[in-house]
Amino acid sequence: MATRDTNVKGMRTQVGIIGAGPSGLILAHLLRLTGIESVIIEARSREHCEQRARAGVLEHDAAALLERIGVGERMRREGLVHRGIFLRFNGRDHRIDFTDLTGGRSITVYGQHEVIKDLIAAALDAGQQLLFDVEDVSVDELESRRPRIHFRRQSGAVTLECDVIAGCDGFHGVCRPSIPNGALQSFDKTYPFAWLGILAAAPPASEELVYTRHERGFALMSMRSPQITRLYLQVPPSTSLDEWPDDRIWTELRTRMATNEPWALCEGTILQRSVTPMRGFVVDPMQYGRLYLVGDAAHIVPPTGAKGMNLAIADVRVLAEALVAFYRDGSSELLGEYSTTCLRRVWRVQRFSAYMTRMLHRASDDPFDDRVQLAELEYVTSSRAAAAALAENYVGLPFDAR
Ligand code: FAS
Ligand code: PHB
Repeated sequence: MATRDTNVKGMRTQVGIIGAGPSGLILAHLLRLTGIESVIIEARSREHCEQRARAGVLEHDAAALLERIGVGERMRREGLVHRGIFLRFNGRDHRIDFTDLTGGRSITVYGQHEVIKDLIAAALDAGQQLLFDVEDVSVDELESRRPRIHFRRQSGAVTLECDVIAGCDGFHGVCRPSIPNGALQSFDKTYPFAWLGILAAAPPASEELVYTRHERGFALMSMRSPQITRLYLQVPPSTSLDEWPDDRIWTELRTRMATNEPWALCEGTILQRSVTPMRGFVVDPMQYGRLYLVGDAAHIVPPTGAKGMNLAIADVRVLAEALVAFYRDGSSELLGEYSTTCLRRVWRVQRFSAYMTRMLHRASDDPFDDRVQLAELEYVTSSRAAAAALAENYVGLPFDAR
């Protein structure tokens, strides 16, 4: 393909995908199944992508999708199917029974980095063009019928000409900022706290997730396997990991998660630790010309509802279906509706994530707020209707919910 600069290697594909996170890898997989060619370019190494501990919960339909498209075998073998969660407050546990309240739907606890490993293995087995460690990525010609991705590899500069570009490059990627000012409206809410997350070599002290509301702040016990516990603490937004040596982390977790019943947190070596800011963010529309923003490139949810990765998967389904119609039927109608279709679910998930965050975190010293928060928890753990509303959102609204 002719390029402006004879030193630049020219490539051509149907769908250029920037980012090898859940969004990019699942999109490429769905396109491969329908014979649509794509190239994935990723800034980090394969090892980094496969080791990055992030989300841990797959919604009912998200787990079913991974299984349906042929990357769910290890998830089904090693993942943990959970049929409920515990809400812990005033030293007592209250179980939300998903299966009873949603007619049998559940979640699967399976680390995002495990999903990434399975997707990368499937991509490479299928001969997917998946380029790691690329640099200096930029996009242009977004309003033309031949949008382009420019990047650099060890072999030199490359220009990839596409029909469509999928911006799967996360919140800090290059795609959203490449859209001209004024073309997008952004909605942004920053919470006055963050999550300190750890991965510990310790058996989970409960069989299901425990979300804890405590006067000192929120705590969450999740897991990755019968040997690995994932734990989170609400901390001030400017927290540095240096302020939190191991013994302070464990002491705070024990304090916040203490119950009136016999229960003790299992402690162990901390394998990974990070601080994640809490925010809600959405751009509207999620597309510009032939560029489509997917997952965290378009929205961020506070992780209290365990929705980030699941929402990315929901976007991917919509875009993949629209691209199949574009290539099979020559129809751009679904592509034109991509953003509207995705944003219906995005805002419902923002609502639920904000609800879970408001109900469980300490956001003020106002005793009135405290009492309202406790009333919310007492209501959702005593009213079947309220518990069913939480359950249907937590396990995931059906992908085609209107
Ligand atoms: P991702 O951010 O996963 O992937 C984007 C990819 O694009 C990355 O691999 C990145 O390296 C690459 N990229 C970026 N810029 C690029 C460029 N210029 N060129 C090429 N590649 C580029 N969600 C939950 O549900 N529960 C959680 O507990 C949770 N914890 C999280 C902790 C952290 C620290 C973060 C950042 C997010 C967390 N999330 C959590 C949300 C997370 O799971 C996201 O929702 C999910 O990764 C979204 O997937 P993607 O849209 O693929 O974006
Ligand atoms: C996790 O296991 O990492 C996890 C679980 C539930 C959440 C957030 C993160 O709400």
